[in-house]
Amino acid sequence: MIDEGLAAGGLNVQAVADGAPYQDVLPGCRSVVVYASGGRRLWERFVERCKADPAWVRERPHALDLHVRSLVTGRPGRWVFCSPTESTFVDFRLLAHAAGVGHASRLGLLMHPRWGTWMGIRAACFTTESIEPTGPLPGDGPCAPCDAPCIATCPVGAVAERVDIGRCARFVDEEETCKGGCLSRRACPVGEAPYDALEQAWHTDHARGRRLLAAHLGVDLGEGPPSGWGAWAKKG
Ligand code: B12
Ligand code: SF4
Ligand code: SF4
Repeated sequence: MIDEGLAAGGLNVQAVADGAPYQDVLPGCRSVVVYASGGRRLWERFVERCKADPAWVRERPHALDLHVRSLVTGRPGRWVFCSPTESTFVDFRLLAHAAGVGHASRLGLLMHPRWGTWMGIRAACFTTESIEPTGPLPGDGPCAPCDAPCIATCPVGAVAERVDIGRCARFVDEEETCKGGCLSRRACPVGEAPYDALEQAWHTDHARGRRLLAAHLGVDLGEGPPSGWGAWAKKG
């Protein structure tokens, strides 16, 4: 079932969910193949691409999402991307959980057995083909026996049995403390390849991440987007 080409590109977590709940996405849907990136590979391939062709960082809004789209181009099925530019909304944590990509965690993120929460869900392929579902995973996952440093680490007590996303979002908005990434996610012992500062910045604040990536690659951004990422995205 594993698409080795996509795995080599960084979509290295692949799993299948029953398609029955997704008739609104694809009438007659029988299976959904979920693609996620665990660890660093997708990001490293993306940075290599930006290095080879700086237009990727200079001119393309949501360039990592475009990169993912380009990886699957030409493959059959109805593709939906986990991206702000996608017009079809899918609750990807629920879908990936059903497919057995990982366990639910106290952080509210899906936790892969190997990559922990350092896993981005990137896309799903909805198909009328019948493929044996691979999930959900058995057992409670790593949170049950853990003494939860994620709870103690959050400076505003937003992590408990579930995350208080409103409290978290207000704090992230108003204070500098978590602008470089979620401290509780960093404190979690599960996962073997946490993002570095650059990848974290990209996933936390696209405009800042883009500036840092350009600086890292020595790319001159010129004047950049006219007024905010949104306006720039519409141009693209
Ligand atoms: C909107 C959004 C946000 C909003 C939060 C809004 C919210 N209410 O949660 C903001 C901008 C704050 C945000 C922040 C982050 N997000 Co976000 N976000 C999304 C997005 C686009 C939609 C989520 C959503 O609204 N779902 C629908 C509503 C109805 O769901 P809900 O009410 O929250 O929850 C329902 C179910 O989902 C379920 N449920 C709730 N929590 C969980 C957890 C699990 C594991 C499961 C199985 C089910 C489940 O219960 C609810 C009732 O049914 C998804 C991508 C996507 N399309 O799914 C990414 C997504 C969930 N985010 C992701 C990430 C990584 C983050 C950040 C870490 C980003 C960062 N800054 O580094 C933070 C972490 C915040 C946190 N601790 O949870 C990843 C999670 C990957 C993973 N391993 O699980 C996703 C899947 C994007 C991706 N490309 O992978 N996010
Ligand atoms: S620190 Fe422990 S309780 Fe918190 S998310 Fe990680 S495994 Fe779960
Ligand atoms: S981003 Fe900061 S405030 Fe939000 S859950 Fe993580 S540590 Fe807590």
